[in-house]
Amino acid sequence: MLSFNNVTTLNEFIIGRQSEFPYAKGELSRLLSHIGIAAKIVHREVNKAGLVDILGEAGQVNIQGESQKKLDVFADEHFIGALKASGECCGIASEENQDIITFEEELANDGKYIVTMDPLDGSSNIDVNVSIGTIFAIYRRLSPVGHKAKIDDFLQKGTKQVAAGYVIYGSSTMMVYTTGRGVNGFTLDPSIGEFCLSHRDITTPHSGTIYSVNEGNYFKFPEGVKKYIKYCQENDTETKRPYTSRYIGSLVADFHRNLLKGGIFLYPSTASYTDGKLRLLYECNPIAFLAEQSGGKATDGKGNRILDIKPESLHQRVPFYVGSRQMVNQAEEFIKKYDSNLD
Ligand code: P6P
Repeated sequence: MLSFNNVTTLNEFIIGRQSEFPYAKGELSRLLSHIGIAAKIVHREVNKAGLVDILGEAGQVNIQGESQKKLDVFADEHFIGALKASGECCGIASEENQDIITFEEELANDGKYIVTMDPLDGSSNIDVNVSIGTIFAIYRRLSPVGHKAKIDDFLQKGTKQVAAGYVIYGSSTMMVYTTGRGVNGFTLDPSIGEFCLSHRDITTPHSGTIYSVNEGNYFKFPEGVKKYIKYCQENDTETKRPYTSRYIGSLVADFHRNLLKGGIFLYPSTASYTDGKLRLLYECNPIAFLAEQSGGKATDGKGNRILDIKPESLHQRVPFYVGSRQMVNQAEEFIKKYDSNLD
């Protein structure tokens, strides 16, 4: 492993691991490095958001019908710019854009990869200084190199992800990613402007005592989910219940905590979101890839592995149960027992 002064930077790590990809010629490494550059730019704006006119509404509404924050638009523009500049990405599906983003430039259309991303997830937390995040996934294109990306490039199962990760803009800024050989975390050292390896080979606990769900939706949940939540709240010293309820309302922050400490995150179907709220392409698939690579599990609550779901549309939503394997299995048992009609 390359390092300097016992510090391994993101780029050193990427290059060091490149040898694990026999056919790689550095394209994926270059793409990941450019994502790191965009993350540093967004970090800079997020960290001074209270001081400059970057908070508040952008006066636009995105495809989700959600009002766009100025930082949403800023992050979207900078990640698109960085991915295009890498010359390795021929197209992007972004939470902030209705259709896929393709490029006129020949260099970009020679790119072998496409990226799905939520450039700034957790927007409702931006103006109140709560952790937010960027989520990304990288796939090999299916369409011929040298042409514009096509919609089918983006409607691949999560099992086809070449890499996936997130950036969490919190008490520190971290980038956590996988290329299918484990999960590693890098903490940004602003004094040198580098992401430095801080969490090597992250393994999530097999079980835990944290459950993360928006209990404000309780009465809209399927019966099995209600029963599981009550199970989490019952007293049982042997299984350390009641568990601890932790919910920030920012997927990256909630997942990151549970990844390190053990726990389960649930966004079930509700009366308002009959297919769940979270999007398959750029929220659930990348997080599911990370969960499985660290020893956890991710399903739709009905026994379907998130990564096996064939996407039908860019912004498709899916119920999401992710985290410690034993806890996801237990939640599914409750759903199976009380919600047989969900099949
Ligand atoms: P709710 C943020 O808007 C987000 O997409 C995820 O980051 C988060 O987990 C979820 O929505 C929160 O949704 O309905 O609980 O506010």
